[in-house]
Amino acid sequence: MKPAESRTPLTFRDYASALKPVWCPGCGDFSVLSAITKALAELALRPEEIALVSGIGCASRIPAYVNAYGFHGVHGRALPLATGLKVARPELTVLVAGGDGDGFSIGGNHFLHACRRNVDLTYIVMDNQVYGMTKGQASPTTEPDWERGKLTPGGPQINPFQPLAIALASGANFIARASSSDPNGAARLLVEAIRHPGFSFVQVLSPCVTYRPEQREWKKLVRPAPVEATDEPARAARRLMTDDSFNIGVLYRGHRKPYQPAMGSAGDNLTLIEEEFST
Ligand SMILES: Cc1ncc(C[n+]2csc(CCOP(=O)(O)OP(=O)(O)O)c2C)c(N)n1
Ligand code: SF4
Repeated sequence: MKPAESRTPLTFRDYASALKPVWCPGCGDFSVLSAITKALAELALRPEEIALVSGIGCASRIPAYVNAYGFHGVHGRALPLATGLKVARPELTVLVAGGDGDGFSIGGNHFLHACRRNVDLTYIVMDNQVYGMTKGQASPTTEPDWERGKLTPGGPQINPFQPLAIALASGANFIARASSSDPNGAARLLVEAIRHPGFSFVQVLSPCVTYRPEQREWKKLVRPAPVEATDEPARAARRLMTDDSFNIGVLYRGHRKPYQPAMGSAGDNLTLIEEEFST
């Protein structure tokens, strides 16, 4: 394979698949898709060098819209799948994408352990604080007082999951927040996240205009974080104490060595793999 610099450069359009997204008009996920394709173009990765893995949900449709290897898997199981792929094929750039329900509810346990394991993956969560695909149930990041008729009378009444704090406490090596209202800024953050070794977590505030139309206001609330990123977990934790969830930028860049176990003796030789499993 030619080194990246000697190949014909691709533009972000080359990373869009032939499929037209079926998201609702105005959904934040359109901008996240655009940010991902811009980041891939900036990194000059070939489509065959990239794999995008997801679970189930509106956000999880994203692999279908990107011209790269893609796997649209089972609800909440994108991270273990991507972990296996990266360990077996370390030369691939593996991105994982999905929603807050997929990643923090049914997939919450995998999120903790993916941060802890620190395999070189980039996990992009399009957070709209709701289950969009299944018509608007409260998710782990929904505010306690968000009422929605008979579905959530009185609101969930429980404290929301704090994705950045949990990523930090669990050992993620790069933690950032982006906004779908600024796709170019999100693309820059994604470039950094993908380049950073180990497990990178990027929460993207991405409104669900259908079930949470009030989230259209997010674009007025987001602003660059008032402080630079840190490599000290304690300092990052203190910053999160005063975070109102609208600070955009890199919070934490760690120095943990990525986990990349040696492959089993069988490697990719099918006969040897069969022999290993037959004993
Ligand atoms: C095992 C299983 N449980 C439940 C569902 C139903 N389901 C599909 S998507 C989804 C939630 C999606 O919400 P989120 O991940 O926040 O993504 P969004 O649609 O908001 O982008 C649920 C509960 C499922 N497909 N599989
Ligand atoms: S239901 Fe919400 S999250 Fe799903 S496509 Fe529509 S706006 Fe986007």
